[in-house]
Amino acid sequence: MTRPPIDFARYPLDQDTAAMGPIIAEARAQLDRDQYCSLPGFLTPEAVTEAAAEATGLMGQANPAESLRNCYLQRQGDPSMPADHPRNVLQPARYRMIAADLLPQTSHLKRLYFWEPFQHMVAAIVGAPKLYPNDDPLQPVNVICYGPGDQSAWHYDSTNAFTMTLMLQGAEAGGAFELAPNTRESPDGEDIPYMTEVLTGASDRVRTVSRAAGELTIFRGCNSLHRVSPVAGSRTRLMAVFVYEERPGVTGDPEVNQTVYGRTGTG
Ligand SMILES: O=C(O)CCC(=O)C(=O)O
Ligand SMILES: [Fe+2]
Repeated sequence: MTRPPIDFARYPLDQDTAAMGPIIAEARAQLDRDQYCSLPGFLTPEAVTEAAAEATGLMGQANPAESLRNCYLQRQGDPSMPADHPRNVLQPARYRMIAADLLPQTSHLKRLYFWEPFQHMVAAIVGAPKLYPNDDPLQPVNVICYGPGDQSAWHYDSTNAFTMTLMLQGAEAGGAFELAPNTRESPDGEDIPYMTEVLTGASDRVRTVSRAAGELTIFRGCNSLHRVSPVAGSRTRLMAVFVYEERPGVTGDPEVNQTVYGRTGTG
């Protein structure tokens, strides 16, 4: 497979590993400190434009999702909890998902995802011994499309220790990626007052993370509430999402796939 269109002048993943050492160390330190790290201008501008055009062409086949949900991605609250408990704060989410099987194997995004030097870089940043592609037909590489008025609700990502996104096209206005670092230490160690502040818009600890086109972002979405604010203007915000695993052979839950992609991917 040909090399993915990374800006190698800035990110010398094509050289011996020492060349990337300082960049990896800085990203790792930022991830530890802020719960996210950014690698701006990761893909070449031409590749970003091409990937955005490819996603735009696939948008008609993307699965629309629209629901009220709490930060655990549940559509129903818990009547046994107080009304203002995070479980009972339901917020609107609306966007469309382009599943991995719609993207050709030759797409820039898949070439990046399957390129081993890139996998090694991500593993070094997140502190994993080794990372493996996800084997689900739908989940490994997606593009989330946010049209006018679309947004995501404040949420935690599911079980994976980190989440990785690459901005293909920003919105004209809105569509900010907002993250509240460390709203929980673990699913059993939640800071409910902090979470409540975030969910009611009263927290001054929320960070707006810069997201220029071509920027790669790795974040601890499992322990830090985050959301995408409502998009304004006619340009669709296009965000690529990559899922790596810490062991080989991981596939998705068909029920989750049905919810996210409108199909199970199994037949
Ligand atoms: O679109 C974004 O910037 C964030 C997407 C997100 O929350 C996720 O992939 O978990
Ligand atoms: Fe997320």
